[in-house]
Amino acid sequence: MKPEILLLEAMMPELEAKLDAAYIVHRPDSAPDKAAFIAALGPAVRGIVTGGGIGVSNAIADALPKLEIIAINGVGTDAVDLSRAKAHGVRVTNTPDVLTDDVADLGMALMLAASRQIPAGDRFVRDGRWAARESLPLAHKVTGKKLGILGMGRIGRAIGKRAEGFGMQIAYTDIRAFDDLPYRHVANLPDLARDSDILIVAASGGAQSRGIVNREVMDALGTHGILVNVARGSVVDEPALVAALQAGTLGGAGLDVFADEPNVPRELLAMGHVVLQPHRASATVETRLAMGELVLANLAAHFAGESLATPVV
Ligand code: 8YV
Repeated sequence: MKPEILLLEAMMPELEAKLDAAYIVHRPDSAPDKAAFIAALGPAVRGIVTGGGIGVSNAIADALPKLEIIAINGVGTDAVDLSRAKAHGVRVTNTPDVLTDDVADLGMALMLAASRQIPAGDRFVRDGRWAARESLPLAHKVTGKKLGILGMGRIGRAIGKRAEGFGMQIAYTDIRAFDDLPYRHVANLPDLARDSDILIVAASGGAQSRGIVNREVMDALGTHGILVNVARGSVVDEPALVAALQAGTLGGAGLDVFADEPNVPRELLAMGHVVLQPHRASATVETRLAMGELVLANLAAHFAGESLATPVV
């Protein structure tokens, strides 16, 4: 008998085909009443596959008394209650490393897009304003600027490597300094922001980082400062961000993640100095395939009683 699993977020068709070959896959997205659909499955379900952003609510976990494993198709574990999983003997896996380069690449892309105002330039050409000999305000240089990185895990480090190529002056904050890094450690986030032209958020989400990019940090980054977030919306105080961008006390932003996805504050949609992405940092064919293969490997190992490829719990 194939194990039964619940697929909470769609994967690439070739990966879903592999899931279907090995498991009985239940897809609540196609059900009119998701909660009722999951409740009806009850003890049949032994595994969940989900995304890093959506995770698994405790209501869903509570409805599945025979749940054995949650395989996250992402690196972030903040949307899964790890203590609950531990207490219930539920294994949790994620997909580290394989998405590091893509997330760092998008961080750089958002920094460049916001600083060089690439979306505004694109609109300017498309709207015929270039042809009409209108002028577009000058943008801001990136090479040589001061970059602050919040969170020096795998992704923060990959951003640092790329920023070296842009001749940037790199500093970071994390809970501790890392001796193996050539960058300046700044213990305090507002101090880092004060001394940065661009601040890239690469810290994990969760209780420890909730709202730490607050008004004080944005004020410190200042009127010409740019905030880039490729981590989690929860790390940034979003109402404070909207207010700072509206008031012009913060220069601009490049955002891939938001507090209540897929809902983006209406005010941001109207702002020309903000570049928006729909939580897409790992969304390349190559990386989503590698992530999916890791999800499949973790599930296969679990159901074969072998050790997991990338366990979290
Ligand atoms: C993905 C993510 O978009 O890795 C994460 O934690 O949030 C992203 O890579 C997501 O997991 C896919 O849904």
